[in-house]
Amino acid sequence: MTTVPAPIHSTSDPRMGLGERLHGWAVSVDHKRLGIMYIAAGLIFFVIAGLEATLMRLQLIAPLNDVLTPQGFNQMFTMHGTTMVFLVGMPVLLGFGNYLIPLMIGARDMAFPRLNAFGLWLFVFGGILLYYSWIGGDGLYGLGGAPDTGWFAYSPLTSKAFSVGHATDYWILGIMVSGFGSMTTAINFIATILCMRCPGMTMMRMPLFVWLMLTVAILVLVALPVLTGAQVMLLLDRFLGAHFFDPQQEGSVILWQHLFWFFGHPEVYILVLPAFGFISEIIPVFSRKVIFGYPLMVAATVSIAFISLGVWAHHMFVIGMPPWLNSLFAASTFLIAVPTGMKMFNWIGTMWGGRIRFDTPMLFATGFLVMFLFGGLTGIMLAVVPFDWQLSDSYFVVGHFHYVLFGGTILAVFAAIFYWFPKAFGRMLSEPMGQWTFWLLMIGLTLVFLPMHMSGILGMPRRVYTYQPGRGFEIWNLISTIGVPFQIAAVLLLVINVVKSLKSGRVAGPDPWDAWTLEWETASPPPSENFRKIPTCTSARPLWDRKHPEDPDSNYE
Ligand code: HEM
Ligand SMILES: [Cu+2]
Repeated sequence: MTTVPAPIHSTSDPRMGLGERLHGWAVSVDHKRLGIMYIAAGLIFFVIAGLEATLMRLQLIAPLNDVLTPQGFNQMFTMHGTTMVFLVGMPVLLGFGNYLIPLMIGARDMAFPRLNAFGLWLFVFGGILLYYSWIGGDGLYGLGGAPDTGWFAYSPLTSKAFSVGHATDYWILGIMVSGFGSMTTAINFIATILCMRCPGMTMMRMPLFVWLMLTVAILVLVALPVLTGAQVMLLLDRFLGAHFFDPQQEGSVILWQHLFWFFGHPEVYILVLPAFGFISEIIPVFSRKVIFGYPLMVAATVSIAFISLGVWAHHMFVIGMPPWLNSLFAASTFLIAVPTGMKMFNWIGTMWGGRIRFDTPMLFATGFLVMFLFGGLTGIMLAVVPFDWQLSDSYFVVGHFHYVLFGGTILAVFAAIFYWFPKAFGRMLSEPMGQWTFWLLMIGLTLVFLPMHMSGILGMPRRVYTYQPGRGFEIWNLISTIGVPFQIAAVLLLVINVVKSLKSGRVAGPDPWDAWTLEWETASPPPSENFRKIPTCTSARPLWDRKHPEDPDSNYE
């Protein structure tokens, strides 16, 4: 008698009503479903934050424009930045970690599945709380208002005197709640990776993505509680008459900056290390070569994380620190470029002499290399203290971090979507549409963010709602705004691609890319227990060994 395989997603049974299916998702503790929900929620917030950015670009298309009020503009950049960091970057990357880690290490689920579901819903409620500020921000005073103090919420702007109403309280609480979610997820990642690897998978055989997520989880646990602590202090200031950040009562506004950036700089690495992970999985498979220098990649990852804890005050060169402190933080910042450069070198070394296939995931990975290199270089320029004195808080900085965050993290996320979508949904995304998405996005990114370096050098400060004509800013701002429709078109095309492929995409099979890590061994989509039989691991490329017993991976170590 043949056994009928268990249904893959029992709640996707067509006979089920919509309510029943939604209920199935809402109560799920399956890491794959939680991962997909994390990513989906993050992408919805991506669209919202993108709309906020579009409004800002429309306002800045010409001098003395009045699409937004000054106050509205402040709310837009605050909500845009906060959303992109906490409600897009974090959940999408943690979502990929959730989906992939157990599959990659040959486990049936995360170590703590219920905690995992708890983390997801904390994040969702935190996000809703932040956005509820549009309605509840000013309570009975008016029509409500979002926070307007910037994503780093510098004091004394956040004190009661300057932030009347409750918008700032929604910012504090929304981020705090979703932050607790991220911390639980980090604990889960660490426990899963340390305790649940399949037989044979030693630490040095783990896929690099898993190494990077382990490092990210540790960074989350070290950095995020500092932000939470600072936010508690701010709440005490606002509600119980404490004076931590109140300079008129011997409090210190600089203290907030130190606490914020002690979290804030590691945070940017939390947002980029998973992207390094995607790239480190994709480049070898599409170059048909084993990753160049695996142990060095691990060492570079750990040292980046370590050094990133000691560079925070490069965001504070303009507050008037003593010269020796400026020098110290400049030096540590230069230092971090060394392991980062090693990674660049190893990715290129992997491509070197390979049989490269430019399918969409690889296109995005290559785009990542180019854009991230550019963003990293402007970062090093900003770490030169006198250079930063000129350009801090100018559009140059805005250009820098969009190259690393959009050109880096988001391009890598797109690469990951195209690479792992067939695994999660069993169908391929359309290649031609994917290539269009890539080129539209590259054109859009360059048009929007490259000119910002110019307007910044010419002296345009960031976070201004308008500018005077005749200072040379017009042309660069015009070009920037012209790039926006390209990005919108790219995102729309991806949405159409996903919807079409879910219905009628080519069936993928378990291993459409001829890859080597364990997630490609099981069915697409994987059954709820992931693997019918727990796999074993013989090297860093277990599937390679099974496909090529005559030429085992150990030949390449
Ligand atoms: C070689 C690596 C990097 C170096 C040397 C570097 C250096 C710097 C410096 C010195 C600043 C402060 C500029 C100022 O405010 O005056 C800055 C800002 C920033 N960087 Fe980087 N950076 C690097 C990589 C990254 C990465 C990988 C990310 C994120 C994925 C990132 C995200 C940001 C953000 C978000 C800001 C602006 C924060 C703000 O003021 O709102 N950077 N960077
Ligand atoms: Cu930094």
